[in-house]
Amino acid sequence: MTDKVLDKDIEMMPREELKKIQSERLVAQVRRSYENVECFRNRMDEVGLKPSDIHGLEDLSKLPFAYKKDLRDFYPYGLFAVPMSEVKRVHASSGTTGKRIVVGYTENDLDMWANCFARMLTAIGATKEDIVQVSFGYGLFTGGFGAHAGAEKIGATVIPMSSGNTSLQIQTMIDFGATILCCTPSYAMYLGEEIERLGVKDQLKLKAGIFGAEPWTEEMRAEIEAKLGIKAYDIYGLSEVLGPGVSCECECQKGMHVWEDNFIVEIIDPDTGEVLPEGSVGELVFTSLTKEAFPVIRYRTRDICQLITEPCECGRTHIRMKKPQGRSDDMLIIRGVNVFPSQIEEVLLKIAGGDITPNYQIIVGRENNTDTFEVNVEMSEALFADDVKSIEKIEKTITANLRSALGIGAKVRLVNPKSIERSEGKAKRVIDTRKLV
Ligand code: DLL
Repeated sequence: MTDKVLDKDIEMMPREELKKIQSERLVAQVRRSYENVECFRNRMDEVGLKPSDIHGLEDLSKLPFAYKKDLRDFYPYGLFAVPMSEVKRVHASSGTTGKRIVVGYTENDLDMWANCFARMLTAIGATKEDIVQVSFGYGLFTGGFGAHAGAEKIGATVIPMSSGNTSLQIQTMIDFGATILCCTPSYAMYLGEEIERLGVKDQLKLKAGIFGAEPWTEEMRAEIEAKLGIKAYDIYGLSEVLGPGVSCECECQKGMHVWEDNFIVEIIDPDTGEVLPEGSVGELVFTSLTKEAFPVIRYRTRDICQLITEPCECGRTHIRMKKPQGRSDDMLIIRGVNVFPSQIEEVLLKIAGGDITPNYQIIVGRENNTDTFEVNVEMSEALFADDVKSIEKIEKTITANLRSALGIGAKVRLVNPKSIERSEGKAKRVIDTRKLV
């Protein structure tokens, strides 16, 4: 497997050496941020810390956290650590309260980013012979440009499709001979459905897909792999820390390697902020070690996750993270019970027999001071053509399975095929009208 490593000296570096590099870079990054970013300087001053108090990784937990709110408060460029003349690109993503968050990259940042994505492409066996169809959105979203630069870095041919126009996507994939597809898992699923409907799977040359930007389950991975006839790999990232490529699966597909020469990852208790012991489930916190334009120190992602510290069979030494289980802030609390949309998805995908499709929507509301909880699921064309009794039977099965998985009852409704709005980017799975009241 060792030929499938882009930066062998770094990706397979002994952990002690890696930690030494992290320590040195942390000290330098804290100093640079203190000198150039007012918000960080004020926070350090508030707790009586100076850059000279930070000697290495052992001092990490003394540093104050950074939050998504900071990006809004210092909108648009207030957290940049270099003059705008050094910023080569900005990206932005939607904030939870309307105002976008803006991030910036220097020339070196763009190169490091491309490299992170290129490491993944190499790890899954991609070479310059590959033709990479980038169907993540291009624009302020980091997906399109991130994948594009990574593919160019390894010398592959890029098809910069962006998202949308599904029939043209499929035609292009076939005509241009795409071998690797990059998009959100929900869009991959939709493309797979359309490919099935058109009966053109055997015309595809695809062998792998790189999917991320939203949570997806192992069951969904299996469906995508079957529909497209590929191996499906997971990639994680967030605009505030980099974009796609903060962590990536290797060909072992047992967790995503966090590129620790560029990032420090911690798992903390989301309520107390306390760093949790190895192997605990908690909130991911990232520190960027090499980013110049927009460095983040102890950034609270709100993603709930678990790290894997055992060595990976691929030989890479960089720590792995499991699939994020959800977000501490989009976790639904329904009638006092914590519910992650991914749990519901898992139940639905386990309904065998092709009676339902993986398209669903969770609708949470409130009536007479009690939470209402509905799950609309699209049935397959075959079930749609069947009698009412069969439909009711499946509804009952899903209701029972959801109750046993979540501990609360949901009103399950099987809706007509293709009636739930399709997404070309991240799927809108949850409608929570309680927040609007
Ligand atoms: O979604 C960056 C990205 C683009 C990652 C393309 C992968 C592929 P944001 O729009 O800022 O950035 O959203 C970041 O999306 O905090 C997670 O909650 C979620 N997320 C991203 N990747 C995954 C993944 C991009 N593989 C937020 N699994 C993050 C689960 C993911 N959730």
